[in-house]
Amino acid sequence: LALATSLRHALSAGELRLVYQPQFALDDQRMTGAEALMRWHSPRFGDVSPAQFIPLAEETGLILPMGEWALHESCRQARTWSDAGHPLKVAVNVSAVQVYRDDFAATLAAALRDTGAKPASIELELTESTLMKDAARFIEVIAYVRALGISVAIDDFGTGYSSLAYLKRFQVSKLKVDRSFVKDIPDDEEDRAIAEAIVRMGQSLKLKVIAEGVETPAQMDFLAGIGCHEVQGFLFSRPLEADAMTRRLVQAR
Ligand code: G
Ligand code: G
Ligand code: MN
Ligand code: NA
Repeated sequence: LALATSLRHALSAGELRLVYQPQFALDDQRMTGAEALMRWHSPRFGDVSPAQFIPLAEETGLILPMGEWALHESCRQARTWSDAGHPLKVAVNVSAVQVYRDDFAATLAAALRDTGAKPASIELELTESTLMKDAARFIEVIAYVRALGISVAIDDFGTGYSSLAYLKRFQVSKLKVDRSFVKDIPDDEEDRAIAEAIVRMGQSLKLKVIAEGVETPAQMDFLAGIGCHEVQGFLFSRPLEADAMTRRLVQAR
């Protein structure tokens, strides 16, 4: 309860920020984008994990202003990097609570308009469980998002039960293999099989596949071997503060 009270003021008090975790292509190691991840430093509770405050924000409805802020801030940052001569696609996590609101489309359009971010520089990460809440409505929302020129990735992929038929109808661009399947690669035979099945599914449907939570060279080698396109994880980079990401982009030129 006390945490919820503090969270209520976090946004207006400037206690929230975004960090950016790079994503890389496995074939040529180039940085293909970065996932924006919310961080909260509370004067009372210190650094609170998103695993704790995101569910709380969803329960209390605070995810709406917080999510709108994250979207706006990601767009602003994408525009800043683009203007500085190092364009980067920024992937923004969007909660089911946001996606199924009638005003979501307007919120998204406003973020682009207000910041001047190129739609192609923004990707939305929507979880498979969000997708399954109301697949028919989800298809409509995604169609609108795609019409704006924004791409969509399905986060935590493999943890739900979305059918191939649905995936074909959703205009998504990317599947994100859930970290739980990457963790025990290459030792766990079932996890290897699941990762391979997801990559093959992506290839058949002409979707990019990215693996998250890649921590070891052995995991990377296995993923490269099965044709996984992209990777994200501590092996390559932890999430970076915006200024550290800017330095990294400048160096990479
Ligand atoms: O960054 P970290 O691994 O600690 O994030 C934990 C969880 O919080 C992840 O599931 C991640 O998707 C989620 N998360 C992080 N930032 C955001 C955000 O801006 N919006 C939403 N909805 N979820 C986020
Ligand atoms: O659920 P989502 O995919 O949005 O969550 C991303 C979260 O995963 C981030 O909070 C990030 O800090 C975390 N993460 C990123 N790379 C790794 C990794 O290699 N290992 C582990 N354990 N967590 C990671
Ligand atoms: Mn994510
Ligand atoms: Na994920």
